[in-house]
Amino acid sequence: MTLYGGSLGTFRDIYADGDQALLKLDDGHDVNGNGVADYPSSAPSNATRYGFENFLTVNSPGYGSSSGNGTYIQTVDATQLSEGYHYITARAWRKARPGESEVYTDFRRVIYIDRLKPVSGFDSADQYGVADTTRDFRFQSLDGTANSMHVLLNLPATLTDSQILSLIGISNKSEQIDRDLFGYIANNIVDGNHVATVVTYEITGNYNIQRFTGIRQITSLGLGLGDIDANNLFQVQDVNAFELLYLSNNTQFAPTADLTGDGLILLDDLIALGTALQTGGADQATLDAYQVLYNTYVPEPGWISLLILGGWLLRRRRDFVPAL
Ligand SMILES: [Ca+2]
Ligand SMILES: [Ca+2]
Ligand SMILES: [Ca+2]
Ligand SMILES: [Ca+2]
Repeated sequence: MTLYGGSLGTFRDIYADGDQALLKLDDGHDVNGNGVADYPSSAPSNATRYGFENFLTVNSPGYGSSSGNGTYIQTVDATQLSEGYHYITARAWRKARPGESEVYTDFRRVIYIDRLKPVSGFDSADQYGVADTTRDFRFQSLDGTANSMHVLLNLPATLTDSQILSLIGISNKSEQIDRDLFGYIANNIVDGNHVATVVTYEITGNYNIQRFTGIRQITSLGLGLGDIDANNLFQVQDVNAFELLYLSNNTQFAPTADLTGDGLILLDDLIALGTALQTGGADQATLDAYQVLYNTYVPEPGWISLLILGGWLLRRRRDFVPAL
C-alpha cells in the first residue's frame, strides 16, 4: 500500500496498491513445487513474468482489501535446491488502470543452501615450472561451493579427522585458480603413488576431508615403486624401509611403498615389491633380503588345501617368484 501525506490529510491511492506478486528463484525454477514452470513463455507480452512463479502457500493481493496490504508466502522444499547460493526475486505489481503500462518493484534476497559437505574431485597433477619434481596438484569443487581448499600430501591412512585438521595451515593452503578449481604446488615429488588428503571448506565453515590415493607421478626422484628411499637404487635398505612401513600398520606412509596405489601399505604391496625389485634389476643381496621379508610375512597356504590340491603332504616351496 502507498500513502500520500499532505496538508489536506492522508488519502489512499488504491491504484498504487499491490495487485499481484510473483516469485523467481535464480533464472527460473519450479519454486512452488507444482510441477510446472508457471510463466514459461518468453514472449514480449510475458516478458516481466517470464521465469516467475505464483505464490501458492498464501496469495492475498492488497488491491481490494480493506488495508491495501497484500500477503504472499511460499513454502519451498529446500531439499530440491542445489548446494550454495541462490537468488530470490519477489516482484510486486501496482494495480494498473486500463491502458497504463506495468509498474512493479523487485525485492531481492540471496540465500545459501548448506545441507551437505563440500565435495571435491581430483583434476590433475602436472609438472609445474622447469623442475620435473615440482607438481601442481589440482582439485575441483564438484558442487561449486568450495571457498578454500587445503592439500596435504602423503599422510598415513590412520590419522583421525581432528589430527588432519590440526595440520591445516598456510603451508598446505591451495591457490584458487578458477571459480571451482584449486591448485597446490609441491616440490621434491618422488616417483611413486602419491596420496592427497584434501580438506575443502565452504563459506559457512562446513568442511569435508577426502583422501585421494594412487596419484601416480613419474619423476626423476627415485626409481619408482620399490625404491622406498627414492635414492635411485634398489638396495637392501629399501627392503628394510618397506618392512618398517609395513609394520607401522599405516601410521606411516611413503608413495614409493604403495605399489597397489590404494593409499595403504599392506601385504599385497609386500608381495608386489618382489616383482618391482626383480624387474628393476635389484642385486642378489637385495633379492635375498626380500626373500626373508616374504618368508616372514606371507602366510603359508593351509595344509588342508594342500592335501586336496596335491593329494600328498608337501610343504610349499617358499620361493616368492612362483607365487607372483
Ligand atoms: Ca511452478
Ligand atoms: Ca554444503
Ligand atoms: Ca633405494
Ligand atoms: Ca597399497
